[in-house]
Amino acid sequence: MQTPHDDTEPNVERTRDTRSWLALRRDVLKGAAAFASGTVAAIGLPHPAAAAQPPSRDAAEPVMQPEAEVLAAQPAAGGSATDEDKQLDPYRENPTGQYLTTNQGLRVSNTNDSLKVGGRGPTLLEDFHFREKITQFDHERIPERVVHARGAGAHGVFQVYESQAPFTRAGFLQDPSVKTPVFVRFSTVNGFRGSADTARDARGFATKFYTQEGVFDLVGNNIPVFFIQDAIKFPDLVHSFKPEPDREIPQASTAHDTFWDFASLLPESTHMNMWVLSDRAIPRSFRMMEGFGVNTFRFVNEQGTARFVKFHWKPLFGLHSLVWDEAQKLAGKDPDWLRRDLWDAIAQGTFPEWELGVQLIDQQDELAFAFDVLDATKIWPEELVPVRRIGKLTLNRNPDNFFAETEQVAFHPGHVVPGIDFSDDPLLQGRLFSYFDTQINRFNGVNFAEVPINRPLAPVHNNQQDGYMRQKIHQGRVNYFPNSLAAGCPVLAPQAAGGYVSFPETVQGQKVRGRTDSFRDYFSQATLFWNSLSDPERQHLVDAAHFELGKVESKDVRQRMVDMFDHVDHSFAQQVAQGIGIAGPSSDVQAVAQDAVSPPGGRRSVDRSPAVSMENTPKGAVAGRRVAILAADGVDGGQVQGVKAVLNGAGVQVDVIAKFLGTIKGTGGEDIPVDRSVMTTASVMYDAVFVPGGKGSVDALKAQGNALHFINEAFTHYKPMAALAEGVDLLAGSDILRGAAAGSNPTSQLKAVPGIITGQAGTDVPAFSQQLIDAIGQHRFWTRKQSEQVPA
Ligand code: HDE
Repeated sequence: MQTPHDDTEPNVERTRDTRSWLALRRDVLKGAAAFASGTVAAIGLPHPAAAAQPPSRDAAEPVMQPEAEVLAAQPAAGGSATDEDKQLDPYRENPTGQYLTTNQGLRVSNTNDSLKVGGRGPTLLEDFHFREKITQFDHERIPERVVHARGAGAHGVFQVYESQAPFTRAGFLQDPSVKTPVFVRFSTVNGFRGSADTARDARGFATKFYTQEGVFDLVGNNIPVFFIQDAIKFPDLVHSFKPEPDREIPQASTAHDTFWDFASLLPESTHMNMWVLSDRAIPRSFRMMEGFGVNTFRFVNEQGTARFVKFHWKPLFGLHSLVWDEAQKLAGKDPDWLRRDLWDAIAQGTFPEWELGVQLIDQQDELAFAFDVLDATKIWPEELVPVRRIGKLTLNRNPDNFFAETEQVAFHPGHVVPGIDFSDDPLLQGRLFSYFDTQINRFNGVNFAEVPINRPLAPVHNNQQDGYMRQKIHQGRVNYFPNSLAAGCPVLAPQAAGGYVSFPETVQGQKVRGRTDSFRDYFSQATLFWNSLSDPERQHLVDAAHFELGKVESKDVRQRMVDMFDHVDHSFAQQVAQGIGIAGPSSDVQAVAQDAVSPPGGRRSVDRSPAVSMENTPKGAVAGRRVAILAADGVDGGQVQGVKAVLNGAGVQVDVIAKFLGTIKGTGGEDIPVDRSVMTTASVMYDAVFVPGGKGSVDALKAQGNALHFINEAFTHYKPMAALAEGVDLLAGSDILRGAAAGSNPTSQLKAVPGIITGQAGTDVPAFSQQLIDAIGQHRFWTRKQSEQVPA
């Protein structure tokens, strides 16, 4: 036993020591159990039936002497801070080796029993420890975000590849050796904080850069456009997609009358609706989505030259999605799917990465394009305005505490640094008001910037003061500017000293509530998007429309949406109509878009943008993917170990799945550990499946309905599947060959199916495993025709 050390800061060296953590943790658990069971006896409470004897405070619960040696070995939950990530150190709380205390620092001797008159009560109002503990608990929640309530966050670093001085004076974009700490929060938009991750929705992608010049927030989404052009419509939009106000149904879904009623009356939302119906809205992983700043900002360089800029994040783990059936099933089987994926990837060292891209348009080209650069319902097609990749973001550390970091992080597009400025985009202008206001509501006051996760690295000095939970203690008499009594301090910073000076844009015009014709081209880019998709992507989009509109009760709303889609593409509208009980576009499709105009002629434009099709994005990354091995007693252990070793070597996580947890026997009688029982998992939680040989194992699996279901389901979700020796029989015996030409040999039929890899006994396991890795890198095999016929 050692007495706790009294230093207020935890000893970092000791707390990070994880050498024998598992063994020590077992000791701690054993000790805790013994301690808990010893408590009642130690307190010596009389049996209720016996005469009540007030327990003496001296004889109360024994004080556990924290065993510093044991407790110090517990690792910090979020992993080690990186070099760039020291700014949170002063705020980290680690109780290792410390006594339990009240918020006033009073050591607590018993936190299991309230202070009572006798062992059976009543409880005394005097019990300050009980009241403090319960009151704190009662107030644990802050209001969840009105949108983007459900999120997951991570720390990381950003580094620019080369100086961007010709375009912006932003300090963090000048020097490739500078590592800027960042915190990123991903989110869904619609659902409540406890909703499922895989809902069809846009995803938030908000990045806080802690630069030396102050905080820069890039608050973006994974879809490059937005539903509306002007912030004043945001409350209407959000009310329409949230659960309906009388019944609060449905959760985290736009598949209901009010959203599509709104959309059918708002032609400007059509382009974004196409993206939300596409596979982009059901990402496989936060690591596998693009990010977009959406709004148009300005880059301003040292000479004062400004350019319009749009920001992009390009994922280095590829751009991949789920299929809709899979997304729905995951919502039940693992509602934390995306959150878990991000956490696990970082915990296992597969750090998610993106490149920051910028599109730049010179000021003088403001009117050169067929789209209005200020209209957030438009992309700047990459084929017209190339994306320059200027730096890399790496997420390398999980948070220590969800609430303190991911929940309390407060973003605001108005957090900018010199060299980054705003455009007049009316959606952005409204956002610049809304985010500050919303933080005041969430934090019950204005001091949210003092919460550790929101604190800038750059020093903060001003005369703003007081308010709820003020942390700073201002010294002196002076809290105003100008002053002479404090020698004018804090003094103003001229631009040369890093002072922020707004771009001196010339603005002139009449005060109007309205929009120009350049904001009335509602459909040309929705058509561009449709034209740019591959056939499978188009089919998924039509299927999604059938699902979403199929849940709409009002036939008028369904008809109006078909009419709206007719402005995008006639055949698309007809395909949608067919699935939702509508005959086709009506005779007056113009009615849904009375004020629409075509884009102006003679400006720069394209008919197709291959860059928007996920099909055309780089493939091949497999690190962090998950593969299921289906097995039972009698499995070929050599194949299991061989395939596993090669996959693990490529960073792929492999789980052996069997009927029960524990171990199964290999053909040689060896014990093979089972990672997951079939009860706790499902094919939707894996990117690919492998069935090893071994007659005993395959015979057992053939008799297990859930093993066959696993195979059928992975197949129908277009996933890579591999089998060796007798394992091939399991695939052949499932439903995946339904519809294949009768009579021919099942093994050769399987070989003809895209994404299925088979091998006989004696196959070269490393080469076979490499084929599987290549298939995982392709993600899904959309051309697999039989999928529709498989019952899963
Ligand atoms: Fe937001 N948005 N938004 N938004 N938004 C919020 O701020 C708002 C818009 C985005 O992980 C809120 O702190 C208005 C576009 C993200 O904490 C709120 C308008 C884009 C996040 C708000 C928009 C976004 C938010 C709610 C229309 C993509 C989550 C809680 C003018 C570029 C940030 C909060 C996080 C959050 C207002 C439109 C992205 C209410 C008024 C366009 C990623 O202030």
